[in-house]
Amino acid sequence: MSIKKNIIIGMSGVMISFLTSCSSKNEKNIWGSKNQTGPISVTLLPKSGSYTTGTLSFTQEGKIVRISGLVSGLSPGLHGIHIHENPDCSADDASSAGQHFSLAGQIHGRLGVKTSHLGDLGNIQAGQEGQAIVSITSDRVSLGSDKQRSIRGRSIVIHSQEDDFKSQPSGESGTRIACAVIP
Ligand SMILES: [Cu+2]
Repeated sequence: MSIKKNIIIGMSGVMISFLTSCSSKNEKNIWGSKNQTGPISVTLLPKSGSYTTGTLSFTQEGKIVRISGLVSGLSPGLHGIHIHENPDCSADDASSAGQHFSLAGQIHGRLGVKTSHLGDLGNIQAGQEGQAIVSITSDRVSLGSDKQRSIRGRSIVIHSQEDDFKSQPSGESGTRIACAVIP
């Protein structure tokens, strides 16, 4: 076998292993970057007689889920935002969404604290014009197929009041003014 042929065979071997390692890491990921799921976009429905609307997107980047978007039609100030357990926003007051998404034994609290509900995402802040930019990350939930931590098949709810992170079981954050199912 000539040296030239050896080099060509060697290089094609490198190419094949490069291509297979890429495809196994990406696993049918059509979004381009490695280890990313989404974005999954949802539209918030106004609830409890509010005018609150908005669009949120959920993206998993490695072990982090990023929630971003813009909410409008809010009163100025802080508003509790949570993942609730049921994928159901049909009730006028969004009570159909059920309680906060959590594992057994978790209590209501702050975003990112181990003992808090998985669905406790803190507050969003609206300005004088009633708009809030949402930019939240959590490494405690996923968009994967693991039923324990996945927020797919749940809902996201925004409340009329500030979440105080203390009161049980939902931080005294008032009525549910917007809701979206996470498909
Ligand atoms: Cu809530």
